[in-house]
Amino acid sequence: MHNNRLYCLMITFLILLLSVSGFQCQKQDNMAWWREARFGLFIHWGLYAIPAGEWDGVTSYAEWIRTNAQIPVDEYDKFVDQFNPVNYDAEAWVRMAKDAGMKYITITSKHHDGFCLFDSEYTDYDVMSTPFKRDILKELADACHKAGIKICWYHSIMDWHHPDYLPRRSWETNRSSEDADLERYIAHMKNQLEELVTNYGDIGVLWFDGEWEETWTPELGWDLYHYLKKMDPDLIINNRVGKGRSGMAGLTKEGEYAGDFGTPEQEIPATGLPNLDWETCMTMNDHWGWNKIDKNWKSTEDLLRKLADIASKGGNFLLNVGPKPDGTFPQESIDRLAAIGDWMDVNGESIYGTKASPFKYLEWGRCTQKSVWSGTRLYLHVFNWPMDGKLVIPGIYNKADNAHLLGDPETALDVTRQEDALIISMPDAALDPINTVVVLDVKGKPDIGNRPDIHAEQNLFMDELTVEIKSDREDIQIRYTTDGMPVTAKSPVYTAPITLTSSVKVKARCFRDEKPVSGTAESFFEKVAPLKSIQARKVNPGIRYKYYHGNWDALPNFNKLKSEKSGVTKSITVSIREQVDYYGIVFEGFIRVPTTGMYRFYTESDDGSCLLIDGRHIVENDGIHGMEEQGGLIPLEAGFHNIRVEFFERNGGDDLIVSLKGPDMPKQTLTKDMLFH
Ligand code: FHN
Repeated sequence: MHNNRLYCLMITFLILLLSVSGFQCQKQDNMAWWREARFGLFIHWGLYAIPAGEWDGVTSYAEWIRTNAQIPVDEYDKFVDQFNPVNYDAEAWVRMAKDAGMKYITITSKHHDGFCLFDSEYTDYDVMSTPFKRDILKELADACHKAGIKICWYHSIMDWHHPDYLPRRSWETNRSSEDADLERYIAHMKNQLEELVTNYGDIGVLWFDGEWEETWTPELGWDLYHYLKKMDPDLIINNRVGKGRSGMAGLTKEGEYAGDFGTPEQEIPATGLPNLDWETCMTMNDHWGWNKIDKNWKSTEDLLRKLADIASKGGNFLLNVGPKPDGTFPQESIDRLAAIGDWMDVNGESIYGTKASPFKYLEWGRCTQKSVWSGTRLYLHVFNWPMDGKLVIPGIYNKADNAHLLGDPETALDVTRQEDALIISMPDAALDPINTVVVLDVKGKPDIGNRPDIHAEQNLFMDELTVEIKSDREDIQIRYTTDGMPVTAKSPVYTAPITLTSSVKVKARCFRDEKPVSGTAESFFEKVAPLKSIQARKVNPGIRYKYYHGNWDALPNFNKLKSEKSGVTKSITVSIREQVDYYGIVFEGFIRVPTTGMYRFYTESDDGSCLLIDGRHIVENDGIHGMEEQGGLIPLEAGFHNIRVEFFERNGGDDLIVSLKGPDMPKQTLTKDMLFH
């Protein structure tokens, strides 16, 4: 009897283990094609292609033309009768993408203007109401499936056309919002998303956008994410489905936010982001939608090196084309796609399915890597060909197996070691002046002389601070000093976290067989005294504000401006504004902190903001940007302290969230019981 029960328990445990691991595999599996692909085509197309960026003599517009040129909806809708892309050829589009080495296409099913490029049962504001009367997305999806590349949809949450979407544009005073029902709009959007996910075959990604307005919330984002995942568990969804995007930098903020990958826009993260899924989207010129006068095209060299840079940091590259109203790609886009394809034909292996570089920096180019049966294959993207014919790979401790040019695998290159560097003897001339890829196979996992990481929760502390020192390298000892002296083979070996009780510069270095095998890392940790609290005599709930009108591209000196109005508000909120664009607010008063300790303040704002405590600048978050968050640390004595928050909004989305994290206080928005005047 006893054995039977044990047997049953073991079987149950095994079934449970397999089901959990199966779920984890499924989550990992559905991203597998996307991580392999690394390179896709973005397409912004719609009614806005017809004006081609021009309105009332201004020629700088594109897909935002209806809002930026303040075109009344009835006027804009006249484009519906003009949309007739007679030269649209989905197969030709797909062929150009595939020939460029792209593995997926993400096209605007609906941009902010609300016009749908597909035949939707839920609206007449779609391509079937135009003279064209063909389902553009159906033709493109069929061509993608036939060509073996993934079709993906860009879908805007923000909708400037649907009567139930809120908020209205600030200038659209003639479009009543009285009967608008946002819940009804969300139901409509979900119905259209079901059409897009179920009527067009296998869909790779749903790429949301337009999530920044205050009516869209993290909760709505999670609800939409789960709604879609239930419809298709393999669907990949970006982090703009919710509110997790940290502005144009695009990566997901600290905390739990919906979305499977980060979305930097028009920028590439400064450093590698290994083990993080993210995709940089970028235009070839300065506009997403077609603009007939924009000739500021990025060179093929620039685009190819961006592709290598992004892959070397572990990301995907979504490169945009804005087709013309007749359905053709701009010739400049065609030419660049073809040239990129020529390079990818020879070097695609150094992009597809690769992982981030193990090096922090290489002065001559970039590196991507793949695991191979013998160890690691390093793809060395050489932008600057060594004049002396010697390519120096610094700080690598692996044994080299072999090396060759990816474009000339038959010719072995000589590899020698010079201290901590490998030296590859190169041919006189580069195979490709933009980026010649050298393959270097090494034994084992990358063993690179990266400095150890010295880590603590923060660099300021009041009583004591725990410092950890880490390295992911095998078979090394970390040695360190806390007196600012150089780290030598006689310095203490790091075996456990260090507790600091005074200001200290920590230095650390990796050693192997008593020899240094990395540079020296150093970090300074400062012990600070808390700012004394203010003896506020008589305080009242709420914080004072002053409200201003103006058109700025950075925080102005509000002290020199005349305010439009002033008063007291319970919390720090933009809702006291009288218009959604071209305004500024200064909040000033006291904040009461419950205990003495280290406090981290944050502002998340669109556009710029800053925060001062007792006259000290703690948070700098200035400039024109989407919702971006910045933080700053300060030691405070329990009690009242002066707080001042400055904020400005130029145009587009606007919001300001001020939050705080402190001793035994999780990160939270400032509450009204903290604010006084
Ligand atoms: O407002 C859109 C813009 O039109 C374009 O679609 C880009 C591309 O991702 N996204 C938004 C701006 O962040």
